[in-house]
Amino acid sequence: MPQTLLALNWKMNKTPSEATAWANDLKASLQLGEAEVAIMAPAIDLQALSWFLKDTGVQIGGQDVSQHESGAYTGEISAGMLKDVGAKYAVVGHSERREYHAESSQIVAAKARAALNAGLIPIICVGEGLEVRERGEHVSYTLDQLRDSLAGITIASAEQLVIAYEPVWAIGTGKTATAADAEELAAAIRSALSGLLGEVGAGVQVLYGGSVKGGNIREICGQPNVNGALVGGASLEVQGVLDMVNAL
Ligand code: G2H
Repeated sequence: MPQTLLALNWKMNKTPSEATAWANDLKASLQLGEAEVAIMAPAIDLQALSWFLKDTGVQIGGQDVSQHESGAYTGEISAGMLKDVGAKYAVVGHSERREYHAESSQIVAAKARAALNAGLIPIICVGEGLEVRERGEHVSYTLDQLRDSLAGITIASAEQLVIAYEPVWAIGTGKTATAADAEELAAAIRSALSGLLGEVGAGVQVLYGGSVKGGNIREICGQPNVNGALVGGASLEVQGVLDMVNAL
């Protein structure tokens, strides 16, 4: 079984000064347990986090990454830049990027490949919206998205891969999918990964994301096919993170 991963997604929150204060508070009170903790911070915060969290075991990552290696792509952050600042992970294909930045699964796959090529672990997000869920098509929709988002990823590189199932209707809404909902999709994702990538696919870490917090993380991450969580709102306060780490 892979180690449980608690991936914190700050989204567009915290200035570098706020991130520094947060990191120092966390450092003063966190006792890492079984789970790995990784902060997906705004790119501008990563240098400070890298410095203030060094030697703590807490990892850092980007919330997005360019599909291009370098060049005339104003505003973009490359995988090599993230790697150089000390990042271990990069989230790709978060539903907010898919929706607000028109990122297709083809673009998501190119970003995941760019991350892998630079030695980062991509956390590839997939998940259905409310209408799809109400039509009962959430499994097939999510698995189609998964296959398209993995285009061009080889079995050899898939060892360094994380998938996050995030039903869009449960993101930041306070509506949490039940542990059974999370397990249904995590199991379907694992079985699809095993079909696509064999034994390596079956061993890929599958996270659940969507209104996870201290009060529900244990039950969700206790499901057989759920290996951790991608957490937004509950990661902004240090106490929220401590509650989750202690609950795991
Ligand atoms: C889903 C999640 C983090 P929240 O977007 O990726 O956010 O925990 O606020 O629902």
